[in-house]
Parts: sequence; structure tokens; C-alpha cells
Amino acid sequence: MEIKLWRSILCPYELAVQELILKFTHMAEEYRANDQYSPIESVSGRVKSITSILEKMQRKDIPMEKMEEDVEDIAGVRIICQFEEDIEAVAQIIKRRSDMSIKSEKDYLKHIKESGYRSYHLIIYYTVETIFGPKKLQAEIQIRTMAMNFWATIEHSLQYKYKGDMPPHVTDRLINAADAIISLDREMSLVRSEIIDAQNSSQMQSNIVQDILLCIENLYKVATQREVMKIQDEFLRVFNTKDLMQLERFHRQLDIIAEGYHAQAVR
Ligand code: 0O2
Repeated sequence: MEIKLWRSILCPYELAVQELILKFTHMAEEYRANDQYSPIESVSGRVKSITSILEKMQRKDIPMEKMEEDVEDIAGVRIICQFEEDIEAVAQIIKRRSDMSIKSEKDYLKHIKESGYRSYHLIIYYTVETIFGPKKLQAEIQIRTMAMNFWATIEHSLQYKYKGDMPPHVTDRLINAADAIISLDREMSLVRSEIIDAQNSSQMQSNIVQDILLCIENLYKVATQREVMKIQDEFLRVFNTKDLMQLERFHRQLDIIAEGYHAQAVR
């Protein structure tokens, strides 16, 4: 196939990957903006390289005309979670969405691969709008924890290095490392609620501080410099106490003060 043709085939997949990354990243931001814990930590994606597509077609004996149907991971998105429990939460979120439908799923958490690989895979149908009209295509979504991702990344590089001929001592080490990753994920799950509480408080504090600073900035337009300086000094005092409740109280009081100035300004 000509390179030009390949480019035109892969173009909608590029769009799908970009859209999916944007949607999942935005979902994480939405949780944080609403002071909620996000089960999504980070998102990445890629369109499979032509070499990789060809290798897979050769390995699985896929004819050219069946490439888009049988190579299900031309578009690939990876969602990284902090905790193993988040993986199921993310899978459920995806299943409820109206812009993606599930073709199949593979649970390598329950059925760990012989290599030690653990991850949750979904093959979805997703429609993109191209200049030729809508195109329904497939994408693979891999959902895993940071620890699982660490292991898979290293193992993938070693697979590449040894090209399917990994020495037994390396395989053994990887199996041991995979066991250690299982223990690590379990240990982290045990302190999950404490970590989530800490992260929520920190996110909440950051949102409140952002609101307060915006409010003070707006006050410069309607109040005297002396008054704003006084408010700013009080904010710094409250901020230094590191007490979230005091910060929330200050935020509410500042809202009332800002409303007062606003009412005066429109009179
Ligand atoms: P790349 O470079 O990530 O695109 P298979 O027949 O097992 O090769 P299949 O049937 O398409 O693949 O599905 P599967 O098993 O769900 O694997 C799809 C992808 O999962 C792989 O894509 C890898 O990204 C990842 N994966 C699966 N098994 C392993 C593993 O043992 N180790 C690591 N590190 N990753 C794995 P590709 O096409 O192999 O590669």
C-alpha cells in the first residue's frame, strides 16, 4: 500500500485518539473542579505505527482488506489510575457513555497473562466526523494502575530488546517484579481512603484559594486599595493557619463583602 493511502486510512484514527484523550483528561479535570476524587490519574494515547500494524497482521495472518476490522488497536488509549479499585470505576464510566459502545473486554486482572501482565482492556466502537462524513472505528482502551504501567513499560522494552527470545533469568525477574507489583497495589489499596481524603482536601484548598484570589483581584476594581490590602492581609493570615475550615469561612465572608461592593456599584 502507498504511504499516501496509509496516511489517509490512519487520519481518522489520529482524530479518535486525540478526541478520546481530550474527553478522558477533561473528565479528570471535571472531578477535580467539583472537589471530587478522580479515578483517572492520567491519559495517553497513540496510533499504532505502520510497522507494528504490519507485524500484527503477519503474526495473526490478517489479510489487507480485513485490517481495520481485525487489528483492533490501531487507535489506542491508556488510562492510568492510582488504585486497582479505580479501574472498575473507569470501566463502568466508559460503559455508561453514549458516545462509545463496547465491542469486547479482556480482564487481565482476573486472568493474569503468563508474562505477568495485568491490565483491563476494552475494545470500543467510536465515531469520528471526517471530511468524508462520519466514520465508525475501533479503539483499544487499556486501564491500569501506575504500578501496573511501570511493570508493563519495562517489560515491553525488554520484549523489544530480546525480540521474543527473552533469557529465562530475565523472565524470572519479571515474574518476581510482577508479584511485587501485585503486593504494592494491594498495600496502596489499604490506605486508599486516607490518600483520597488527603488529596480531596488539597484539591479543595487549591480551588478555594483560586476563587479567593480571583475575588480579591475583582475587588481592586470596586474597593479602595487600603480595603483590598486589609482583605489580602487577612487572607494571608488565614492561609498560614493551614486550616481548611477557616479558609472556607473566609471564602464565604469574602463572597458577602464582594456582593456588598457589587450592590453599591450598580446603585
Ligand atoms: P503495542 O506496541 O502496545 O501496540 P496479542 O495477540 O496478545 O499480541 P491482542 O490479541 O491484540 O494481542 O490483544 P491483547 O492481548 O489484549 O494485547 C493488546 C495490547 O496489550 C498489546 O499491544 C500490548 O500493548 C498490551 N499487552 C498485552 N500483553 C502484554 C504483555 O505481556 N506485556 C506488555 N508489556 N504488554 C502487553 P501490542 O500490539 O502487543 O503492542
